Amino acid sequence: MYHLMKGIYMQATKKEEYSVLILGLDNAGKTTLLEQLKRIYNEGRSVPADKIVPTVGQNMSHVTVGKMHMKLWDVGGQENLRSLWRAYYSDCHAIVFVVDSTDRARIEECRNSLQAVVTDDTTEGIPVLMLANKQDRDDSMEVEDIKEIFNKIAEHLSARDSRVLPISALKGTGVREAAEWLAIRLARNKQYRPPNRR
Ligand code: G3D
Ligand code: MG
Repeated sequence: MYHLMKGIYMQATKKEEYSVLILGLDNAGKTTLLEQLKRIYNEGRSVPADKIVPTVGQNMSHVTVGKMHMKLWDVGGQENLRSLWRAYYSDCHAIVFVVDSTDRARIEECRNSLQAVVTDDTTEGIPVLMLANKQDRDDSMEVEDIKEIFNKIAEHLSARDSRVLPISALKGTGVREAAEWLAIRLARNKQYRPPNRR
C-alpha cells in the first residue's frame, strides 16, 4: 500500500515536460532562436549572439513558458547532419522549422527538407511551427511569400496544427508569440502525445 501511494505521489509531483525539436537548414538561425528563448524565459542565462558557433551535434536547453516546461533540441542543420533528425521525431511533441527568409537561393532546398520532415510517419499529428526568420533584414522575403511557398506542404498538415510566423531570432521580435503558440498547441495535443515526466 505504501509503495502504491508513493508511486501515485511520485507521478503527481514529477514535472511534466514537452520536447520541442528545432529544425531548419544550417545558418537558418536555430541556435540564435534557442539562445533568444533562454534569454526571454530563463532570466538571461544565454550565450551572446556573437559567441554562437555553427552547431555540430546538438544543443539542448530547458525553458519554461508560462507553466509549461519545454525541453528544446537544436540539432545541426548541415546536410550531412539532417539524416540524424529522424532519430528525434518519435520522442518530440512539436517541431519548429526555422527558415532564413533572406536565403532565396536555398528556399527550394528548405521546402524539400521540411516536406521530408512532415511526411515522415513518426511526425504524424504533431504541431509544426514554421518560422520566417531574419525579418529584421531589409532583404528578407515577406512572410506572405514564405507562406505561399509552404502552402503545398500545408496540405499534408491539414489534420494537425501548423502555422507560419514571422520572427527575428536576433532581435527577439515575434519570439514570444511563437513560444506562446507552441505552448497552446502542445497542451491541446496532450492526449495524443502526452508529456514526459521527470
Ligand atoms: P543555425 O543554428 O540555424 O545554423 P545560427 O544558425 O543561429 O548559428 O545563425 C546563423 C547566422 O544568422 C548568424 O550570423 C546569426 O547571427 C544570424 N541570424 C540568426 N537569426 C537572425 C535574425 O533574426 N536576424 C539576422 N539579421 N541575423 C540572424 P553570423 O554572422 O554569426 O554567421
Ligand atoms: Mg546552430
